[in-house]
Amino acid sequence: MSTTETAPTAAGSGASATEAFRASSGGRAPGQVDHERVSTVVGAVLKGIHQAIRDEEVTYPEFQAAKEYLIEVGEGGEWPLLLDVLVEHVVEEVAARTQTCTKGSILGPYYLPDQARLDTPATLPQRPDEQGTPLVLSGEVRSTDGTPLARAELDMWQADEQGYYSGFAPHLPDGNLRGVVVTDDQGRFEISTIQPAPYQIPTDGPTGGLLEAAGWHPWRPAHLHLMVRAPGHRTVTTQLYFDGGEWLDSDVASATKPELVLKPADRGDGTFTVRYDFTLDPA
Ligand code: MBD
Ligand code: FE
Repeated sequence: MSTTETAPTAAGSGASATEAFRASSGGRAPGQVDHERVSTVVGAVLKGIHQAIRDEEVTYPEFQAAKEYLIEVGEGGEWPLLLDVLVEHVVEEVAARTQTCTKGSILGPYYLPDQARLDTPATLPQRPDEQGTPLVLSGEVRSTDGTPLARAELDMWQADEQGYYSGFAPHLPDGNLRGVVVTDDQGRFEISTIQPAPYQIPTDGPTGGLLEAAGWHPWRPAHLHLMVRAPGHRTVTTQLYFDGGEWLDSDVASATKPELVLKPADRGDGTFTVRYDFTLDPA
């Protein structure tokens, strides 16, 4: 990675992720507290922590360091990043138990709602000099019974060729490589974009600091994020990866699945094309 002064800092992207989360419906507190549920889940979490302390004979200095660390995560605005990287994949695994649609994957911290709505065939908004291998993703959105879903929405977001997300890196224009692509009357879509680079968790913040302290690498394989929606159907949140890509077998966020790996082919002019169909469960 280059070390120009425009390189986004963890503080910048982490704080923006906290703002974005608070602005989303995901941040809304439930209206009524289910005391029994809170007791059960929080009790189970604490039981796990208590047992880890016993098993590993955690010391007072380690306990105090943990408190200091957690304070830093909050002050740096990195709770969404830390939790999405280390925990979300198991929440997704549980959600997937009731899904028969296209395989899902984690949402992550960099989704932004209300992006440009684009009829298919669409090109994701990008800078005039956007770097990266051109990629055309096409396919169909269908219900699990095979019915094509007209005017389904593919809400897509991705990093650029340097691994940065618009909205979370000050040098990128708002809405860059983000868009909501609408399928045609036969449920088909075609989206032109560029192949993203692998994503590195910012190494200058507390999440990156923890990974470094543990000796774990900070990388996610290159990926496209998608949320696919259609009336009367359950929305699927997923990610698509690239065959042969670095970090595919050691994603720091544990969010890859073999069914989600694309194998784009050069159509002859340096543009890579690939087909991927999505199926949605009826609501
Ligand atoms: C990402 O780009 C991402 O997709 C996830 C899940 C976590 C951190 C950065
Ligand atoms: Fe991502």
